[in-house]
Amino acid sequence: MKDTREILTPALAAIYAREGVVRLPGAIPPHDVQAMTAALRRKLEARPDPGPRPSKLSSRTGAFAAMASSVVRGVLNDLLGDWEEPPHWGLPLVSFHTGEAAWDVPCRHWHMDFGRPGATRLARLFAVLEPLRPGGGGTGYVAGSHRLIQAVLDGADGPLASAGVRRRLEAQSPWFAALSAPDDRQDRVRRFMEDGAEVDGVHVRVCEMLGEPGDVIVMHPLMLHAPTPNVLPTPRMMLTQFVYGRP
Ligand SMILES: O=C(O)CCC(=O)C(=O)O
Repeated sequence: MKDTREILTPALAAIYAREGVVRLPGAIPPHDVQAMTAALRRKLEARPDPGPRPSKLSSRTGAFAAMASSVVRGVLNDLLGDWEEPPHWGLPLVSFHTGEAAWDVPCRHWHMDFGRPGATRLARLFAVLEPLRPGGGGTGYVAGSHRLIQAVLDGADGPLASAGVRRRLEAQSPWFAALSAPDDRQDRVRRFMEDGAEVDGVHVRVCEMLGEPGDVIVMHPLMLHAPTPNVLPTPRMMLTQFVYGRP
């Protein structure tokens, strides 16, 4: 049965509406986090050479079903009302040291995930399994970008894919153009994370997902986001999940 407590309080809902990302501290009980972390470590140890960004880690064994804690179910009730139970919970997102000498705001792979075609109501969740510190590979996102992207989609003649939306943002704003420019390497932390920009009345800035084991981060499905380097000796250990609202 679904938990009907209100998790997304008015204060948290306001952060989600404005920034497009909100963190729910301690949303998964510690013993479940420990069990899922141990299961993920076993999966990684079973690989001879996992590489810096191990791919094809699956949720199909059910090892991460405890991601669906009562708080997670509650926030989905608040966001989506009636929603589809995912067949498997918790796709692992792991990165070891990715090789860069210093952390910087990435210029590649900024994108949106619209989920399956035609889906209009969905939620994107990230569960933190191990401490997620600055420079540690937490997913990067452009806070506020979901509002600009909604406006682009509302004004478009027809459906747009992620790259098409990004190109429109880049045409609209030099700040977005510079964010994805491969030869733009100067002072990126200050320009993109500290200063940010004002675009059509929306303050945008790049952030890293950070948090403690057991935190769950809810990201708006229209959020512009990208993988970031991990320059710490500790692996980035997260789980992610799309959840679809019933039409
Ligand atoms: O943090 C990462 O590895 C990238 C996550 C991402 O882009 C995604 O899951 O869509």
